[in-house]
Amino acid sequence: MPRMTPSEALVETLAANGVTDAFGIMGSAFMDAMDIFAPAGIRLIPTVHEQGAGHMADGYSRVSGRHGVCIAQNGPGITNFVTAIAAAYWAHSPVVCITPETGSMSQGLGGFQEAQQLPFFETITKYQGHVANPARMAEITARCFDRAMLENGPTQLNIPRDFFYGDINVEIPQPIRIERGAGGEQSLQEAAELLANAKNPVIISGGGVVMSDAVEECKALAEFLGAPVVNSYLHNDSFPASHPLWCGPLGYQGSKAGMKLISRADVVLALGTRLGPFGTLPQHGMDYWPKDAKIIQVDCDAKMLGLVKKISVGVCGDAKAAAVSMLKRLEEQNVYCLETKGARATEIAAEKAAWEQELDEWIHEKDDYSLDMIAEQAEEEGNYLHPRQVLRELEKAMPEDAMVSTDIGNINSVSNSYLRFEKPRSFFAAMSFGNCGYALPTIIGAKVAAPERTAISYAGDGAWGMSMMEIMTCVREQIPVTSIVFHNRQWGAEKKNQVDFYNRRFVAGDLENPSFAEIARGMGAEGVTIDRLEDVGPALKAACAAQKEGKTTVIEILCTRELGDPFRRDALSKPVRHLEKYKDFC
Ligand SMILES: Cc1ncc(C[n+]2csc(CCOP(=O)(O)OP(=O)(O)O)c2C)c(N)n1
Ligand SMILES: [Mg+2]
Repeated sequence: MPRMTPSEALVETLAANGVTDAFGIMGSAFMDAMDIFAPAGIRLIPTVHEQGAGHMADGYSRVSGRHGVCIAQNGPGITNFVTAIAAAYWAHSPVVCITPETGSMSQGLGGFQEAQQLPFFETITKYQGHVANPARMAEITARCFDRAMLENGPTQLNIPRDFFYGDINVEIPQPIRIERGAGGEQSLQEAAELLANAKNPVIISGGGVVMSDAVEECKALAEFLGAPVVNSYLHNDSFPASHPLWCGPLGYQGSKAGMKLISRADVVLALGTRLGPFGTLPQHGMDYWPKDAKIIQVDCDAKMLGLVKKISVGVCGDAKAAAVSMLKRLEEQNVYCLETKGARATEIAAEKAAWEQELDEWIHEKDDYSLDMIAEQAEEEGNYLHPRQVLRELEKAMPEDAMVSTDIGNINSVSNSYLRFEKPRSFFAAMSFGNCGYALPTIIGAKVAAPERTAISYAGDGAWGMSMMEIMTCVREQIPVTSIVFHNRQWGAEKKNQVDFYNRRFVAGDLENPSFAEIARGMGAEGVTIDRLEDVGPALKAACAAQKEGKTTVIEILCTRELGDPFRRDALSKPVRHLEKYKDFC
């Protein structure tokens, strides 16, 4: 067995797993390994903050399907990773988070930058590898890489900092990649029979379809059945938007056409989706989930089957292989719904046309608060645009190969109705973890993995404030992106709750901001302020074109304070006050 140092064993194992890029902030803890990253073909991209590095690793893995890697200094560098790793966990991203730890000889003595680093990540990783002896560096590192792929999620590689040094004899393990099958014979057969006897089958195409590169197979199955296809929440890139069977996303600010069509389903095929609880809540005043329909759920994680929604058949398998197997079985039997293909196609086209028309005519929000804000702002100096109109303009000007990341906020949520994609691995929303500050660093990571594609991030002004310093990373490292900032001078999404539940008692909701375009210029990027609707599309197109010249642009769009529907009404209650002094706060 070759003789090497643990640092060499770590770096050689990264290389054996195809690592070419890592994100992080340098530190003495891992300097010995970092010193040989470049000769091993690994670029360490220095970020402004470790949270940014974690999100970049997430975006990198989501667009490429390869591991995202982040690394930082023990203690504070590692605690800064926590939010990003939690986000990657709920995005099912194979991120390997390398966490050098305080030295094994001083752990527990209260020295410098000491922390118990494993408990922080215990519930937000799929596997935690701790290098308990330097001789096991390659083995544990390799396992972290294998498990991240096997379980579709982040893993932690924890290394006491003194264990980078010494001499070991070790063989670098080859990556273990497990092929997934279609699922059990019996469950696949039952699923095919349910579909064959369905009158009105509807397919939900989920994140698993994106991850297993199953769009073509999902399309073939949908076309055979003539079934409408809806995207699961925030997986708008799981079916091509130009396809006649595409009906848009379910869930918050999703497609009314898709929701109406699924409400009439007698059999739903949930392909590659865990049917997350937030993604099927009532929307647009519609409780659309078909409670009496038979549900077939396909997921590669058996623990997700039937977890949230009652199901009739659960298939534990790969979305692609399962789609192929079900289609093959359907081709061999009588399929009831084929007779009504024409009529159902007409129904799909009619629902889609009605929704598009509604979106075209939905220029601004019409609730009392929004109307008051629009009237108030008309009296103010300056011009403010209706968010929905802005989102429609952005949609029209979007380049076809675009990758778009979205943040958490009211306008970002409304954008769900307007973000359509032709190919998978194009949409990177801040999934179920829902943290503000996600979009910019995530799209930077995506751009590193796919430099030939156009990279666009959306964020509200509040979320932008949390993350905008990573524009410095774009400029320093020449990673050109285009960032849209919806500048409505408020933490709008949460203010909406104060409108709905707290009688417009606004606490800590207003933001008096500087010019974000000016800040962008100060960081060395281009900065544009838009306050006319006709300038929105041309500004996006120009900024996207400028990416080819290596330029990063921040487009700040001045928006009214109107607010779309809230995230969720189900999670709040009207206030109750028993104490006399708070009696007016009801
Ligand atoms: C890290 C984090 N902090 C707080 C929240 C709660 N939160 C959700 S949306 C939101 C407001 C977002 O405001 P902004 O980015 O300006 O977008 P807008 O809603 O105004 O469109 C807040 C504070 C969160 N989701 N994540
Ligand atoms: Mg805002």
